[in-house]
Amino acid sequence: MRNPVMLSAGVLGISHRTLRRVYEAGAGAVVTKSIGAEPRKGFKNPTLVDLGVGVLNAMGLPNPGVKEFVKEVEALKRDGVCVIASVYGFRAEEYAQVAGELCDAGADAVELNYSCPHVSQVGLIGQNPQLVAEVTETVKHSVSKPVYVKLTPNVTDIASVAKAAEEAGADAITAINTVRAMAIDIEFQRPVLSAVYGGLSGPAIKPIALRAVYEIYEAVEIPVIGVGGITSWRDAVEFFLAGASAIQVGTAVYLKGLSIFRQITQGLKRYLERKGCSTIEEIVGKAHKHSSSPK
Ligand code: RRO
Repeated sequence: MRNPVMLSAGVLGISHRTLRRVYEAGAGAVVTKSIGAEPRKGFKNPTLVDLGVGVLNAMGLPNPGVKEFVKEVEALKRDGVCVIASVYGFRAEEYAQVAGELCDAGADAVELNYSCPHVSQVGLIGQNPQLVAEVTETVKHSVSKPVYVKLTPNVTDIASVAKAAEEAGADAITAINTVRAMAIDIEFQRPVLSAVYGGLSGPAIKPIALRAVYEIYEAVEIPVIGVGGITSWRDAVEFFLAGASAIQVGTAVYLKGLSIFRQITQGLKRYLERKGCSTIEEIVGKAHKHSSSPK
């Protein structure tokens, strides 16, 4: 990667044209929308609500299916884009099949989505360390590209789930997916989202994501990719200090536009210069050395 600031899964991630625009805007890599074995329409509207403090979504995994999506990955690779394919499934073999096809199409890595908070079969995998290990191991046996595991914050002990993924062979942990949440319309007196529950992203979840990255960094040796509510270079610095080796930006693209990637990379560069550092690695996990919190 040319820099450690990626586009997160789920935002502008369904066509090679939008993903290429994000890369041209300065992202170090782009993560696709989660792709499954078969096409999927997703949930009925309303599927998205801007709550001011964050954005609530229940898209329901809409995607064209792997057979169609391999063309998008091939086009991205022809244009020299660093692309990470987000993958979901309902069984371990399905994850392995989709991951394999996207790697064959040229994806540089895969990110296994175990963490959609409102498609229960997918979200439940991330809540069960044994299932996380089983799916991760199956995918690792069938692809030779790096395998990232994206975790849900909707668990009691995210570090133990990360540990299970590491032991099963994961190459990196991405934390976190959205936080299970809801909104109610007081005039219609019913939930706003057609799916009732959704996933909260954006500034409201940043402290939760940061805490998750901090805990995971203490539990595993593999790299952690921080994601959740990052909207400025200052937020990004916090994640590196908590232990992230790279970060992802999603909702901030909706809030601030594509210029967010250069704002963050340039802000990071100036911060490193001010602190007398020549590489980002020099600040990864640095907040831990000053921690007096009980382990
Ligand atoms: O498509 C979605 O509704 C969705 C997914 Br797959 C996910 O992983 N996280 C999220 O907030 N929404």
